Amino acid sequence: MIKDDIRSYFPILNQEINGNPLVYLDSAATSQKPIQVIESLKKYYEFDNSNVHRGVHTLGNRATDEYEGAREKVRQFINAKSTEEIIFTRGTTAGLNMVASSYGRANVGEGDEIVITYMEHHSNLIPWQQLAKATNATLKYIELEADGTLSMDEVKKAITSRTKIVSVTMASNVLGTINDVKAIAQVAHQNGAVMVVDGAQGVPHMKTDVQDLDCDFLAFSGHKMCGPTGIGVLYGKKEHLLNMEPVEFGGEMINFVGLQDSTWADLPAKFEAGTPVIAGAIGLGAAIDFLNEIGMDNIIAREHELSKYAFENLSTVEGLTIYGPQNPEIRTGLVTFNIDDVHPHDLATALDSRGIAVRAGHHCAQPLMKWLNCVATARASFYVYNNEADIDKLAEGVRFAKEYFANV
Ligand code: 7TS
Repeated sequence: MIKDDIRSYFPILNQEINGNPLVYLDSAATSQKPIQVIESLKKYYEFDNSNVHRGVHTLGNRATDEYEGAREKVRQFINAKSTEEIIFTRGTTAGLNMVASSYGRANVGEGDEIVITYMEHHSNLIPWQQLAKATNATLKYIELEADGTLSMDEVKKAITSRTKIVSVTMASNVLGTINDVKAIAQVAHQNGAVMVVDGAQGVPHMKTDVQDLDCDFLAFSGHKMCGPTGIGVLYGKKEHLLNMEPVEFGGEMINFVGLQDSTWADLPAKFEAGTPVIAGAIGLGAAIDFLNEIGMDNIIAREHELSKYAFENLSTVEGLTIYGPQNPEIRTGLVTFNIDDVHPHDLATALDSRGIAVRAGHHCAQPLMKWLNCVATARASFYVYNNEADIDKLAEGVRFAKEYFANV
């Protein structure tokens, strides 16, 4: 049973930064880790550390059971049909690159189209751009509405019978916009294309059901959902994964190796060459247990409350613009903003002097920055451990920075 005081599970929050209690508002970059996840890593290294899928010894069996147990937790968490469809990766970036290199190279050719949006993170843009260049395909962008949302009219305009791959983020790491990836998947399928979903900013925040979404691939990162760094997941429909070539070759992904040719292991091992991130997967399993105890529906509901509070509070600061849809109900828990006459890097430095961690920059979304007509922004992003007091401190900090830079 999770205590109401969720913050108490996060030891890192219990410290001062520059003489002030830490206010961590950078969870869209990476989330903090609860004690349950830290303890799971400690237990693994102290008692169970061993390689997986190899030995007959007890430690090897324990490590394998825990690693494969984590895969089953992931399967349930996103409601995949089978653990064969769950591939452990290094993170979202690695998963999207795998789809582009393996599925993309085999199925996209000259004159075909790949469709993405202007709100994609570089990780869901560059792999497709490079695939398009290598295959002489066309990379097309779905236009955004003025408020930073996607309209189904524009989606239908962009996806045609030439489209082979549609890849869209579940939620924008800059605008907070939550996209209707289920409806987009339907349009993709009607046109004979596959639907790839970048789940980096979606899966940590809301209930995700891959069968309901009917997406063909979904990539996400453990570190943004209370899990360790270095572990992520690529979900793929079995029918695709069975027909795809591995991207990396080496130990553990083979069936038979001859001098001139080899055959591949069954799913999911075919896509997991080498010693996997065993501790990371086990830690991700512990993170999933933690999130399930809180309840994914409670997490997004709380983020809507915090976003609403942040909108109300920050909009009283003169000269402050919040980007993206102005309705907190259709966003995840983050606010990206600028204030007149203060560079976001200066703002972030001023906030840091008060113990407040926000991100400033282009957020790995340069085409979106261009669309917003700015070079950089500040971003405060919330997760399960944030509360209204954090947002009060953010607003006070922004006011302080505005006055400070007006007088220098
Ligand atoms: N896709 C989206 C939408 C993201 O926000 C990120 C990371 C990624 C993909 C890449 O994830 P990774 O775990 O493979 O690195 N976004 C951010 C961010 O907004 N600030 O730092 C990282």
